[in-house]
Amino acid sequence: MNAEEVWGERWVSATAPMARRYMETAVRKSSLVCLAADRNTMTGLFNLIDDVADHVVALKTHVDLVDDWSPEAWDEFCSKATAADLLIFEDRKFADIGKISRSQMAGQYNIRTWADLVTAHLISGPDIVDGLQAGWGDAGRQGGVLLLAQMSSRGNLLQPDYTEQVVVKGKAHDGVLGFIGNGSRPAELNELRTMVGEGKLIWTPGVNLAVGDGDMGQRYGDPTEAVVAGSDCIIVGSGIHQAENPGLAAKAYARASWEGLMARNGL
Ligand code: 5BU
Repeated sequence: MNAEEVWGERWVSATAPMARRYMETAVRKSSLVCLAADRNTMTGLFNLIDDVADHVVALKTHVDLVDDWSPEAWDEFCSKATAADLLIFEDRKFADIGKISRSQMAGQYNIRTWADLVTAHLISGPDIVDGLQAGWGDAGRQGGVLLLAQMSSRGNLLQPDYTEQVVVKGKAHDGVLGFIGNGSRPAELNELRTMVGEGKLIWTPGVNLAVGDGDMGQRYGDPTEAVVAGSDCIIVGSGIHQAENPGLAAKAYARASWEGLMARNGL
């Protein structure tokens, strides 16, 4: 099946080049999994690519938690990820005014030169998206912003009226690839999908095959249920990178997410 047959209305409506690149890669790998690559050594990160690349569509990074980070090692890591057909997603959660966000895309980590996707809060207003897009433009590259419409963590302050405003403003912006939704609560995801419609993607952290509470306020929901409820990409961290066999775990999450997409689209 090609991407349009698999994704249906989402493929037709979500026309941003980065959205389509994601959807096509997902079809190639039969997976809707983004691995939260939360390991704090470069060796640990390189090993993850070797273990999971066949079953994962994107790698989500926190560049500032790597103990032995260096520009050279990071370049090599990104080249290896790209060669393995992985999108690179820096979960930076930008939140400042537009011009500072633009500058923060540069700096020591130079996120604009290697990230295909970044996260942002819309707390400072919609100019943040223009700032981030200008950052990619400064490097002669294109990228997509995922706005935090919901979070997975207990007690977060992203209330329904805030979520709605993020969605209204985000839907109107071409630089927005989609939204972060709460993967741990299918009912919340259903509501988010209704607000978002078909034109933008929803990516969801807070997903684990072991449903329940995680460390320090994290909450987990079932991967298949998240996709059925409207998620286009499940973001999985410890469920894969802390598994005894990360490759097998990635395969299991890929299958669970793919079954969700097939069920959602009646395939
Ligand atoms: P976990 O090990 O599957 O719990 O990792 C979850 C990852 O998703 C981790 O990198 C968080 O930074 C990220 N995350 C999240 O857990 N919840 C959120 O609402 C957002 C990001 Br936004």
